[in-house]
Amino acid sequence: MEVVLKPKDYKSDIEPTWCPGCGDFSVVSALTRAFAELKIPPHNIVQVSGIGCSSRAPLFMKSYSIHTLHGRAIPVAIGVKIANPELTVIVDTGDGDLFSIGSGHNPHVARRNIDITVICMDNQVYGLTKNQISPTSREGLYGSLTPYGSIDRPVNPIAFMLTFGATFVAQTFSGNPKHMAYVFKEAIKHKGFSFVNVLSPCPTFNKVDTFQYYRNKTKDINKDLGHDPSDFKKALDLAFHDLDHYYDPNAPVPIGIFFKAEVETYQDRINRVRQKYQSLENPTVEDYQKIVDACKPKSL
Ligand SMILES: Cc1ncc(C[n+]2csc(CCOP(=O)(O)OP(=O)(O)O)c2C)c(N)n1
Ligand code: SF4
Ligand SMILES: [Mg+2]
Repeated sequence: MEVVLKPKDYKSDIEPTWCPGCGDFSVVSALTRAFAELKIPPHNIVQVSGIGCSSRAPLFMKSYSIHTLHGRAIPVAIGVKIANPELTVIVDTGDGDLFSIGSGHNPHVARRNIDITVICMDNQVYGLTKNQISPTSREGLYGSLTPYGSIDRPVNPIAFMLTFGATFVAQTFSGNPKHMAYVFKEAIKHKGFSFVNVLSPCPTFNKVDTFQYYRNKTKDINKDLGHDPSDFKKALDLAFHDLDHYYDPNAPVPIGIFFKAEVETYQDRINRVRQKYQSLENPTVEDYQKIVDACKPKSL
């Protein structure tokens, strides 16, 4: 008999310590809904997080999880996936964790197309450490260390991940649970590296990028604008130009799937190399020498 799991079966017994009204509550609800609808047993899920309010998300869900160091969830998640490719590996992270201290990992996990899903709860502020500006904070945002307002230009997470070569890039909003669960499901189903930026307001410290602000400004690029996620050039146009709300506060805020492409994953490539060299039965020293020679850089 098939056991039917419901979203509540993926919730843990630990009471969230988040402030009332925090956007991250609905991220957990949408993610547990996605797990249930995809019928992934909790013991096949590993959630890896860094440090921040957002990085506490795995504690409130029933799956295996690793609460790592600030900015270091991605390398740990890569290790888990390579050790056991059958697992569904999710990184739960924040805009500070992913785009400040942890930003050096992004180009490499994307270009290698490692089959994990990174969910960034982007509240445009450091919440846990009580209100410092983050890489995605808009210009002029006040924080505890920026009493005259931020003078930095913000990072555009979608544009970053597209240019690094991510094969699934999307944005959603924690005030739209149905859209969020749909995007999470598509991201998890995708074979390859998936990035989802979730606009997830921090009502305690960020009084500008609020639920109300996003509710009035989000535009669904797939439904409202008919964007086809296989169109990379248009995805870049949307992220960098048409809907770049990071630079143009009057622009609508895009939600939806920007880009999706089926490309050989890192695991596929590992298997290819394995097949090639494991086909040598009882290899001799000379066989190993051939492999070493094949790995030597070719002279120009
Ligand atoms: C090595 C190191 N440096 C700094 C910190 C302090 N610290 C903890 S969380 C955090 C920022 C988290 O921001 P974000 O990822 O946006 O999470 P949020 O709390 O906003 O969800 C910082 C700077 C730390 N824990 N470890
Ligand atoms: S400080 Fe902000 S991000 Fe952290 S739990 Fe409270 S509302 Fe959420
Ligand atoms: Mg944050």
